[in-house]
Amino acid sequence: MTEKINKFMESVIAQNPGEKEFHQAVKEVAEVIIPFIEENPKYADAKILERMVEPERTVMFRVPWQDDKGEFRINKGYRIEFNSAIGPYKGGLRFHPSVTLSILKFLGFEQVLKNSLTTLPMGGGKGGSDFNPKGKSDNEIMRFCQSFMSELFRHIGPDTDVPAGDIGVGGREIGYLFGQYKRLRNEFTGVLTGKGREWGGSLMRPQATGFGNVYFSQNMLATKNDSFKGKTVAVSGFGNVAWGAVTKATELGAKVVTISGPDGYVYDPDGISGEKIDYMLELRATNNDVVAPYAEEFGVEFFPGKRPWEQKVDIALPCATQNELNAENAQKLIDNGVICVGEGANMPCTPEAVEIFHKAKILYSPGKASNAGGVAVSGLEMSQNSMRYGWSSEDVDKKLHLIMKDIHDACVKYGTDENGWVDYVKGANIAGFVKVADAMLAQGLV
Ligand code: NDP
Ligand code: 2IT
Repeated sequence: MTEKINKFMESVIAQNPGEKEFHQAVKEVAEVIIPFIEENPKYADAKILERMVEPERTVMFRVPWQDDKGEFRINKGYRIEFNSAIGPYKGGLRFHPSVTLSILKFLGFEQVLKNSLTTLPMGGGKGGSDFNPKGKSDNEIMRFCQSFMSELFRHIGPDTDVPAGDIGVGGREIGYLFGQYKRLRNEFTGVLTGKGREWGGSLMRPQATGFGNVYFSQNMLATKNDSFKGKTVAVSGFGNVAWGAVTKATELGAKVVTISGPDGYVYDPDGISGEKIDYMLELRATNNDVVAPYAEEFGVEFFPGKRPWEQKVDIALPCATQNELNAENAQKLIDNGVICVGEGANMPCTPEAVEIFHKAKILYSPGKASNAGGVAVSGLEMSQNSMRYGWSSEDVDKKLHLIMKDIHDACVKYGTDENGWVDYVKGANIAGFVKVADAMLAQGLV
């Protein structure tokens, strides 16, 4: 089996040279899916996995814009339309200087399986730019978004491809992108999700990823008759996903003691709650990418250049970015008695870290399962747009709860071993794969 996986990976690497993050994401899936398709040869015969690792379409374009000084700037723009077997391409846009084709291909590939898990009819895609929002004025952000959409608009549409936010793209950016799309097409449609409530957005979309991550962890903990109540939690990041996770974990009676940024992490022994959670939003809105001001504001300790995983906690929720939790961090968490790790970010744990969690048999969920609440509520936003109607927060939250439970159940169904331990990586990958693969088989040579 190892030989088959190695051979498959050699070919993926040869065809996508240098794309490290993409190779990493594919390998994690191949390790689970190749043994599975051995037992289900219809997928192997039709080369479904080989087809799935090749995006249906990749668009790369120039994004010229002018800064406030009148200087001309040029960035790269991308949209990867990865797989449309079960619905229109769907996935976020990331604006961050670290964005490359490899990063977006890893995210797009993950998105295909994630969207399949949500139970909603959405294919997978991802896009973005190497544009750095840090320190940019509001006007610069607007001009950049308008230029980005001036090319992207011809490739997307409410029944074709529906982008949303990701790192560096929140409500403000979706507004500017939507405005430009509307001008160019003379159409008011649900072409983007994460819109403002007054112009077609869904209630609960801002909270959805972080809340969904906590709901998923709640489901994992429930398998051990446990809950968030009274637990100490480490969260990384201080963006949209981290904010949602801190809010919900606190509401459920846990104490969140860390948040982090690229500059380091803060340790708040009293827990991040109330006005401190609101302050997270202020901090993010400054566009300065630093978390240190939280420590000054509330008189707590700041650990420059460090990650929060060295603290003793019961639950860890990595919500910042890929590969932010390595083997050393994982070992430290285990030594300190962590019982549950729920990924809010996409691929935040390195493969070596995951191996350590698996060996220790703790509750560990991959992002494609536990952060699917964000895109799930995006799917609900698409439904509301199609109906020209808006559900209440309670309605959306109830649906989100159900979806996260369904995803958990699917992971348990496909990931439980003979001793009753649940491998959520295996469960999520097989459950996500089967739906897409069957659709591809049904649709012929696609
Ligand atoms: P935000 O832009 O709101 O916040 C991202 C956070 O991560 C910031 O604190 C950011 O600081 C930090 N970060 C990003 N890249 C790096 C890096 N290379 N090194 C250190 N810190 C970094 O993004 P989101 O909260 O939306 O996204 C966070 C994660 O959740 C991402 O992995 C994203 O793909 C994932 N996700 C998001 C969903 C959503 O609905 N928004 C849905 C599902 C998953 P900085 O600005 O400096 O990068
Ligand atoms: O990674 C993700 O799932 C997202 N950034 C959300 C995508 C979406 O379409 O809402």
